[in-house]
Amino acid sequence: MKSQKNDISMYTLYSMQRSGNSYKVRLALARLGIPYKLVEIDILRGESRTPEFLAKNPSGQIPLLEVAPNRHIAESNAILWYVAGGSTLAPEDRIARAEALQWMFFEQHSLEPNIGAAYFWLALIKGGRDLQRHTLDDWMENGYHALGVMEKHLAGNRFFVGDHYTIADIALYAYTHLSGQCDFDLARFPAVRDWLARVAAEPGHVTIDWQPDTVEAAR
Ligand SMILES: N[C@@H](CCC(=O)N[C@@H](CS)C(=O)NCC(=O)O)C(=O)O
Repeated sequence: MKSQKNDISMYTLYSMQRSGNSYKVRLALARLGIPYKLVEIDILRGESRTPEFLAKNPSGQIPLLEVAPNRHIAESNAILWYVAGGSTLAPEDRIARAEALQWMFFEQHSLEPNIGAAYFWLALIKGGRDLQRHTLDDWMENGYHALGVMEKHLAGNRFFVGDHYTIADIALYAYTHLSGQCDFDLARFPAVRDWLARVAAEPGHVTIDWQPDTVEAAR
């Protein structure tokens, strides 16, 4: 059995600056005031597929957080639960916790595979629009459907769970706030736009371009 001891002095986050999934973790750590070392991984140059990286995360993806010597947590939303545990960002009430999970699964099933994919191919990959012409329509249709579900909830609620900012908002904010960079038009979603502004006004908010002082290049 692996040691449960957590004797690292600081977390190490493997992240890519323009990755929405990585941004979720940077957003939560900044809000919580938790210091960490950032290792920039350029997935476009295969840096998440090296033998060294795959030894840390066999799925070859970022974000990845080292939480104890040689213990790494993958999956952005699992990392959010880990770092936010015990804070007001992570609901403890049984129903609220299940509601947060509900929205975070929704984010992974309905939002990220559509808006996240469109953002990746349209905003990050040169010539991506032509390469993905056949799937773009599906991403747009399904992405708009997801935004419609969010709009309905936000028409009567300030945040996704209870009446305050939680990791469910962080998870959903990341790709929703990038949607304008990949053809989505939020004109039809006033409640979503208001919520984006509310999240951006939260204390400790950082933008996707922000990074801590402790940045290292991938080894
Ligand atoms: N479900 C994962 C998705 C992670 C993911 O798709 N990461 C992308 C960057 S945003 C990646 O590392 N892609 C590189 C690859 O798959 O080779 C999460 O939420 O963390």
